[in-house]
Amino acid sequence: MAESFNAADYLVGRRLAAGDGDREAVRAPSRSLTYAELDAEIERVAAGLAALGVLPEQRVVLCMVDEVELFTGILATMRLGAVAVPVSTMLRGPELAVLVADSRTRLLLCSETFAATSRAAVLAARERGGDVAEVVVTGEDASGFGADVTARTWAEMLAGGEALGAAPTYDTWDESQALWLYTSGTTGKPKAAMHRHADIRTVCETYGQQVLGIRPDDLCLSVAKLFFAYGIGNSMFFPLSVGAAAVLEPSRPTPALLADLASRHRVTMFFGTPSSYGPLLAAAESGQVDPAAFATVRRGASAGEALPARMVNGMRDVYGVEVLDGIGSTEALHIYLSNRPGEVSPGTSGVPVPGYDVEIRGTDGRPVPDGETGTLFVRGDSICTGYWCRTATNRLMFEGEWLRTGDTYVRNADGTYTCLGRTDDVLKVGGIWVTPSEVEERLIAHPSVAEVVVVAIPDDDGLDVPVACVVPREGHSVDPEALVAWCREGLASFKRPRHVIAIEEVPRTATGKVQRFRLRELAAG
Ligand code: 3SK
Repeated sequence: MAESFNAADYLVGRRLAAGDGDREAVRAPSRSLTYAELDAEIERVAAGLAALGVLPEQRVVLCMVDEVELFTGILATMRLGAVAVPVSTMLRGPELAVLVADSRTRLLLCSETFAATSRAAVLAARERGGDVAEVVVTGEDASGFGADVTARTWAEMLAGGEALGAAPTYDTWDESQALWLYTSGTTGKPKAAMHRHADIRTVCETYGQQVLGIRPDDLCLSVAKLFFAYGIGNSMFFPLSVGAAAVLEPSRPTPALLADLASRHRVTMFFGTPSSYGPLLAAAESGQVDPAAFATVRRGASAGEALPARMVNGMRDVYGVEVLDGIGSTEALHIYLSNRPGEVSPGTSGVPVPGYDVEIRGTDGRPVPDGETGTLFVRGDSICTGYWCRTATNRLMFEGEWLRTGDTYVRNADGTYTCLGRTDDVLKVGGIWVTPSEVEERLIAHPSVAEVVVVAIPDDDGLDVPVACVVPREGHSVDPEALVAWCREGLASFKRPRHVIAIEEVPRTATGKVQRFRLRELAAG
């Protein structure tokens, strides 16, 4: 018999019952909320959603900045037994339309800042027969979503809820769907990793409590936003699971902003990525940031891609912060291999998080001995139940309890694990998946491009940057700036190539397969 369990109740209701009502839960630019205030706000939003007709099991897509409305929107959705689908705010309208249609959501919640993107997405999703019928926008202007869609402001949604009265917490089970997170991952096509209510409890009680050692007096700050698996764990699941608090920041974090937030709020837990630790170290070196800003930070974490040893050591020596590098995935919901406090092994991903097993398998599918490379597999209770409506991909990625990560790893003699890159051609840029084919598709649509291959080359820190190798059309030349601008226009900006080089022809094998390694050599100069 399935166990009754609701993650929103675990994160908030349980804290109230434990007497934490007056403790601070979330601090955003607009306002801060105690646990009691957060609970009341979730209740208002849940009533508003129920008044719009949101039912258990239905998806609610949220394209929103890190602010109180996103925080309460996700928790209220889960409280109602519906499925929260926070999506990347970096997507362009057509990219967002794909997710809106794929998730079959009836309702899109969006921040004022993303109203234009959301309008374009809703109109495009409706054109392709999407189910979206209701939109709620923070701010004042809910116009322009088309005749088939009812759009209202956040305030109007709340007023509708007040008229209807409180909506009861739905009796979800451990097994009920709570959260879908889209990832383009290894196949390029975005797909929703489906997480149960129980997965949220699992990551809190494994990585959050047993590795990070999160405490009620912690104040968390995460570079990754709430729509990322890494971000929602850092800023919502871990702090709320123990009665701690998080600082939310809607804008893009520069080193100066991070330093200001860390010192002004007296942050104690800092969650970064290699693409934020690098600039933080450079900013300290140039005198732009005073490392004393991080004096209250008692622990740092890193994920997304392997943190170079130089940055682990630099954060310790320059900022006085011990950074626990780890690796996780959207499919696993959070980190499953990590360094431990006091036992950091720079340049490695550490050891398995309690509750997870990992295996490195060779091409024959069998585990390889220490010192030999292979593909990393992981199993643990927070692994998603699969991808929504992606049977073929599910059959490839999930082998019984095991998830194929697609990362190449080696287990060292001391039991730590080192990441050696990807098993396939997919790139991770700043910790976010970029599929070469998607960027190639955009570039090939440019009138000056005859052929194009996108590869990754490591920068000075060994972090991947995408490079486009372009064969120009006859009578055209390659204009790198124009091509990068073209990508920015049609794709989320993080997917753009950082360099564009002209080539005469694409190198291929006798059977016509692109020799990416030769292009990588060429691009690396
Ligand atoms: O990329 C990672 O390492 C990661 C970590 C935690 C949660 C999600 C992801 C993708």
